[in-house]
Amino acid sequence: MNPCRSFSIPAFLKSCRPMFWLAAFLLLCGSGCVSGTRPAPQVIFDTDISSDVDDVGAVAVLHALADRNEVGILAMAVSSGDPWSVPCLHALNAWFGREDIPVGKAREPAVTHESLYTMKIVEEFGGQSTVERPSEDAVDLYRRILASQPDGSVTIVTVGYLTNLADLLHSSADSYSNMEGHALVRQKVKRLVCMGGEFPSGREWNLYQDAVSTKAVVDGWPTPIVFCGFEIGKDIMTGADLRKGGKDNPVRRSYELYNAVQNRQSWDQVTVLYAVRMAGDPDDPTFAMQPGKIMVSDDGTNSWQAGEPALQAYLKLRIPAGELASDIEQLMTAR
Ligand SMILES: [Ca+2]
Repeated sequence: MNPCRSFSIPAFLKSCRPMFWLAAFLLLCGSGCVSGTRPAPQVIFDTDISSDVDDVGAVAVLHALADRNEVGILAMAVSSGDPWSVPCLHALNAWFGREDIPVGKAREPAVTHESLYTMKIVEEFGGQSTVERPSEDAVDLYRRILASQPDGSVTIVTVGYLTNLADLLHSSADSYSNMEGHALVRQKVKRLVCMGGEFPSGREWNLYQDAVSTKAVVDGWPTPIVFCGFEIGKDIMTGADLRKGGKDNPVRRSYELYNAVQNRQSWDQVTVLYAVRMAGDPDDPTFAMQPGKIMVSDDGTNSWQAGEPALQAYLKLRIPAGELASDIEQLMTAR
């Protein structure tokens, strides 16, 4: 039915609600974007690098975007309890020429799965210094970095479990900041971009592996959150082009160990790409946003309540998945 056919002011306002909340969401996000003058987002990247290989692809995309001065990488955090996850991330960062990026480790007990590649990448690319490098507590690292940054400036991109972010929210004042975690996040974070959930409803890995932390974050996070759901990345197939590159590439080697360098879904890469290139752009032709609020049950199942409050939104892809796959594959194979 055409809502404009029988026009009345209340009906008109009702029909405009999605547009109103979308506008409110963009205002809250702060567009930070005037065509051609978009400042590079300053990012903390939080990953469960271990059980799937798209995290490695996302690391490659993030470094490629940093090489193009499109993003600043402030820090990384690991939500996986795999003891090889942190050194694997150090090895990857070193290979991309950014060995000084601080990497934080999740507090125990953390969600742990066996990995097909993390230990091998450390053995083949990390060296002893990577293995022996002391690891910083992820919450301490978040607090240290956030306290040092301008207000409302930090983008957090999470492509794993929400363990560290829940611990950050619950953290106490310390030598870095006299603010508790919730207040520190509210003051320093611009937006959280989260690979998690399936929309409008579903049950997705990142959210149900640590559902207690998920609920704490989605119900208590004080800044805008944009969800890049399972349905976005599942049709974006990338990775096979790594075969064309050298064998001394740990990204290629990770895919080799994981799936013999076949294409794989790109849930984490597309989340990074959105956070760096599209987030906050009201004219973004690639994604539409559905404002509302995620609802998460105790078993990690999620659903969506459209409309107010306009602090959260999930993404809808506006273009064919193949177009994004091409962009992501180029970034993943840039070295
Ligand atoms: Ca992941």
